[in-house]
Amino acid sequence: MRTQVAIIGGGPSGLLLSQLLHRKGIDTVVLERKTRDYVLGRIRAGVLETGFVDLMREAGVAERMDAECIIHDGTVIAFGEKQFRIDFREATGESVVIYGQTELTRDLYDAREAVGGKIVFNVEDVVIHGADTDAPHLTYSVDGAEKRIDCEFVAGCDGFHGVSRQTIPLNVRREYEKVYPFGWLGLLSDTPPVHEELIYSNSERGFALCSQRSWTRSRYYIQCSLSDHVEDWTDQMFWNELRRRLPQDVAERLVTGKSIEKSIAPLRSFVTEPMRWGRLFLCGDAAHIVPPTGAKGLNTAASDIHYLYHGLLQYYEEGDSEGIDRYSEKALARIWKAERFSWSTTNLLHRFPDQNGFDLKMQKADIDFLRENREAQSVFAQNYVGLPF
Ligand code: RFL
Ligand code: PHB
Repeated sequence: MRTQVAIIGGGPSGLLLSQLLHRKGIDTVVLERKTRDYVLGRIRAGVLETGFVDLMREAGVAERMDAECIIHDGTVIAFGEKQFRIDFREATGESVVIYGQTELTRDLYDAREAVGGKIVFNVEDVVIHGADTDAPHLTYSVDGAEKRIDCEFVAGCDGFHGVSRQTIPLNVRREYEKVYPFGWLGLLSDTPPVHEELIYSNSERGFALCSQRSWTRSRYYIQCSLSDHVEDWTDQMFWNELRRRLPQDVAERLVTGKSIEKSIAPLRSFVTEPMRWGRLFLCGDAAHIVPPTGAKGLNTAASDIHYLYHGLLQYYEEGDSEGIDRYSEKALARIWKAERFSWSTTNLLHRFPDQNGFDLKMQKADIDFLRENREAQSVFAQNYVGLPF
């Protein structure tokens, strides 16, 4: 098989790139390790920056999102019983969009399939060959049969545990990492959200987040220990713990119900540099991870796809390689700022096992400053709605 851009990974990054390039007549093949249903079963992001929404529109896949999404103009931060709101719209003129990663991935799969886009599921043993030459190729197997794709470029969109990043030699690659001493236990339920906007809560029992997918579907998270097992958390235990971590008036309004999904995610900050090696380009979680506190994971993937898409267009339409040559530099400049915001909101809102009295006073002073200072709120809002691409 031959294609122009071989894409490893059929998550949101890979599918969005494939759909954008298809609209410009550039041929792609997507290789996905799992099945479509498995990918759609992963409950992840829920908050989109307008930059992401614009890319979905450019890809021609925003119809359902535009009809069903919820616009949020601000968010609530709680510290113990004290609550305040940061008004994104007033501070930046922009909002964020609530639309689940599951839904937008489904829209992307539907769009690719509607035009006969090539997606190969259940691939195993993907190996990238000759990424540092002008003629790379991939080998992989499906149902035990060996396959090969020749291509002009490879997009590594295969997430944190993929093979693309590992293909870049160790003497070229530098990795930066911070692992946090806790995880997030998430619960999805068909219950009305406790509040019309998100509530990020720093309580003495640890962090909690009230999020949502629609007017009837809620997503809640609580900070948990890394040694916790999801099977040990009954729904009732989850709801009881969540209530204890919310201001009283919020806890009293909480509507509970049976969970649809529960899972634990560890928290990590991670960046690999460079994001390009020869004709291989890393995008999204394959290159960087943020702790979810700032809702930046999927949104940083979107800026990578923006830079790579425009770089490839410039190459194919104008014969100019400036965009792809500067891909890593442009993508990383924005990513490090999102890393900083995600790291700082994580530090601001969680209780750390080794936190002493002084550390807690610093955290409280930071939150007080944010509550009282409009410029500080504006800085938070600019980061939350997303820095320009
Ligand atoms: P994905 O989604 O991990 O997709 C990668 C795909 O590659 C496949 N794959 C392979 N395929 C072929 N060969 C191989 N060797 C392969 N290895 C892997 C995988 O099966 C998979 O289908 O990466 P992508 O596309 O870069 O998308 C990234 C996002 O999924 C991620 O950043 C976000 O979900 C992060 N995130 C959030 N981001 C936000 O912007 N806003 C949020 O509100 C938000 N909330 C979250 C989150 C992530 C969370 N977890 C569980 C980590 C909340 C949580 C709890
Ligand atoms: C979510 O709804 O899953 C979500 C929202 C905001 C975050 C992280 C996750 O910061």
